[in-house]
Amino acid sequence: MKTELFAKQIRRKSLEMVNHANASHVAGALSIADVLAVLYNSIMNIDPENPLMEERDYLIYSKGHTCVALYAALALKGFYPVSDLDTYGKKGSPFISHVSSKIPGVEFSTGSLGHGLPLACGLALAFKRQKKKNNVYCVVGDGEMDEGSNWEAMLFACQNGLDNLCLIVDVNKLQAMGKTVDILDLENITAKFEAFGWICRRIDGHNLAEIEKSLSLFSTSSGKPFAVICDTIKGKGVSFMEGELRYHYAPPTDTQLQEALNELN
Ligand SMILES: Cc1ncc(C[n+]2csc(CCOP(=O)(O)OP(=O)(O)O)c2C)c(N)n1
Repeated sequence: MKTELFAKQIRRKSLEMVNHANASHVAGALSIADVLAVLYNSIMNIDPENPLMEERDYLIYSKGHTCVALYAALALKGFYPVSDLDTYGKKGSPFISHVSSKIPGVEFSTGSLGHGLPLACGLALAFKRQKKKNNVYCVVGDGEMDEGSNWEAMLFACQNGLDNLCLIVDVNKLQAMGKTVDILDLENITAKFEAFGWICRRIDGHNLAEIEKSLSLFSTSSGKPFAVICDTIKGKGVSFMEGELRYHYAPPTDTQLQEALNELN
């Protein structure tokens, strides 16, 4: 599937799941859909037929509240049937409303913010020590960067020369209760990463070519961890959701779902 269509399908499935389950967090799923599409289509070494392949790349998806985007990406990639997504949020389903490692292709359960990057650092260090070639990718939200554990992990990654670690920050500028700039301003985030000893690129997180280009610059011989700061729009792709804080929590109604799917058609 072409990456553009893949990203669109991630958005469509995410909206459907959240509507059917009357769940939350769709807007942050829409902001990261393009990054996930590029990661799974052209960057990561993975095999849907063999999710535990030893030499695979790992994705630690730390913004676990936006699980629908990850569940959709894995289904569309062939880790399990797309129809499994219909059970999302239903009693007895493994597709619970924060990322669950019971799902094929998921490496780590997430949802308690600030845990993904420290875990990714541990994995990257272990792979280095074992002289293994696996790369570790980690996705965090900009609101999630309020967690002090991330900054400790950033120091740790630099000290240990974790050049097999690539962090992607989804800077959609909104978190649960307001604007990131008003709650804990992250700017200048690129300068902060560089001051912590990282190689850092800042890109348009909805430009598929730019995402692919920046992720392919991630080199495992640089001696430094790599960060891609993605400027994104919360709710991207659905005009009435774009930049609207209420869709951090509010699911689309049935009418809004139809409107959104039409727009994404
Ligand atoms: C440790 C922890 N504290 C609080 C929450 C509740 N929570 C869920 S999402 C969220 C906001 C996250 O903002 P951001 O990282 O910007 O996510 P996005 O905008 O991409 O959805 C909060 C505070 C949580 N899941 N974990």
